[in-house]
Amino acid sequence: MTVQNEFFMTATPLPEGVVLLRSRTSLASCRAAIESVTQAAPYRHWQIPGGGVMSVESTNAGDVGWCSDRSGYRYATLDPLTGRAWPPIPAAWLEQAGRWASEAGYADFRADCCLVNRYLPGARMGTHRDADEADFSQPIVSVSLGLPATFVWLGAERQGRGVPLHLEDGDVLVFGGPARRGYHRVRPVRAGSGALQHRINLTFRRAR
Ligand code: MD6
Ligand code: FE
Repeated sequence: MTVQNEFFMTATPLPEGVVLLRSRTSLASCRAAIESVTQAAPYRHWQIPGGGVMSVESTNAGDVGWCSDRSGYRYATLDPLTGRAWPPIPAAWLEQAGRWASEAGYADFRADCCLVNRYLPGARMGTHRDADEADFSQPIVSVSLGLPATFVWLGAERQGRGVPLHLEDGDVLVFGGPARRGYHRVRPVRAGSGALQHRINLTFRRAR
């Protein structure tokens, strides 16, 4: 699998364990399911341990949801905002996430958490790695919807320029194997020229 490198416009191989599946879905086809999830569990800006809040707005679907507050990150069975269970992962999403994981070489992936992040123009995701899950042999399936964004793959080291990946509406990124705990970030999302002014990222995980 190769990708266009933004600096040299040459085909650069993706890091081992990262699979990019282009144009598998769209914001338009996910919109109704997103509405049903966010009606039950509204978007909120999580507080982060150092103080302050994340620039993205988040919610979850599934048996557990990824949560953050002043004391740290965790997966929780109840939404701390509503006090209720998270809404279920829409059946079509669960099926698609399993299918995309298989396509990327991970059979039998069944998500128990879908973290939904909404980026308005200017919102970004700082350098992190996803390491709060129980079993790192399970991949993460990440779906980009709406406005494009530049996802930067850093890998084993937090520092460095990294590999920029341009993600558009409907692109699916699967992280597994040697890439599962790699560092990554998302550059600030730029305003679009049309009416659509946000990006949504769905990440399907097996948290427990
Ligand atoms: C995003 N994604 O694309 C943020 N994490 O908005 C992530 O942080 C991410 O895409 C783990 C695996 C895949 C991802
Ligand atoms: Fe991540």
